Amino acid sequence: MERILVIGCSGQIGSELVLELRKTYGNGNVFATDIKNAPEEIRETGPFQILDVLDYKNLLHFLVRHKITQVYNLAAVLSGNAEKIPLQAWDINMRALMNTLQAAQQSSAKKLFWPSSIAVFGPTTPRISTPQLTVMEPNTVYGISKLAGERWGEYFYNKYGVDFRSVRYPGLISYKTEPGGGTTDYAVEIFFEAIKKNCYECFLSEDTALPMMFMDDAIKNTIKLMDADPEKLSLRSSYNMAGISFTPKQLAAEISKHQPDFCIEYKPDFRQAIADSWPASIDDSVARADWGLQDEFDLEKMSHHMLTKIDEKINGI
Ligand code: AKB
Repeated sequence: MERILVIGCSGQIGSELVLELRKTYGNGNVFATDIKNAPEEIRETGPFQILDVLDYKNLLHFLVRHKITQVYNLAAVLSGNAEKIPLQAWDINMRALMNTLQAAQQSSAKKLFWPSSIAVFGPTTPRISTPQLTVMEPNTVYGISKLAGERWGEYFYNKYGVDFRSVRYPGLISYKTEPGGGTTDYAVEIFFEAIKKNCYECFLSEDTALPMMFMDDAIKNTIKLMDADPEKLSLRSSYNMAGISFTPKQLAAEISKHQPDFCIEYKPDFRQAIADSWPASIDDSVARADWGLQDEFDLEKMSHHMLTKIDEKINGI
């Protein structure tokens, strides 16, 4: 029987992942933790506890006491925020990972999911259809920490048998919990502002293409990777995950199909340089071949879904 710990359950991914895992593994077997309080739905459907992943002794104690077999460690400072507090962000991102890797090695929680990101690529990487194996010279604190993390994950797999699994998430688009401090956040904010004000001021320029994925697809694929036969996994660093690539201008045009008067203004800030260093599109054929990565939401379907759900949430319709 699997007993699963999700670290960072109150964030954009965690708040949806916990509920999905509970459907499959049973409410009582999915332990949600964070350094801050969790959304009501998480607290009410199963175990929730405040836990600081930077506190190694407590983490190890938790894994042993609850006989945890799998860990999803989602704690991270995202790209935009990390540029404001570089050393602190490096410390948090790396210590959070190293603690879970070591705790996995020293307990029965041998299976570990840790999210990497398209941020592992940099300005010298081929920008279109970025291959799985290519030049990787990230120039952001977040990207450097993600690339180092992938290397450490693979190292712990080879050296200590920790069953490390990871994907390089593109920007994730969701309506339940908003992201915080990322470069791809515009693609979530735009929907909330469209519903609230029918207008949006975008912090990236109109032609900045980036890979994105709707949260339902991201969650489904994350769990699929964790359930995959280990024999089928040719990579123990992190798998490319492409999703859909579009620019702010293309996204605004899609929103305008539903809200013809929708207006958008472009005022690029410091996050423009981060976006310019990332791929515009990704090749995820290795993940498709190894463990069956599949996605369902294209730009049209995702936009329709986001507008409908956010309208319901804000206006109660
Ligand atoms: C960010 O923008 O920092 C994240 C990411 C792509 O990893 N959404």
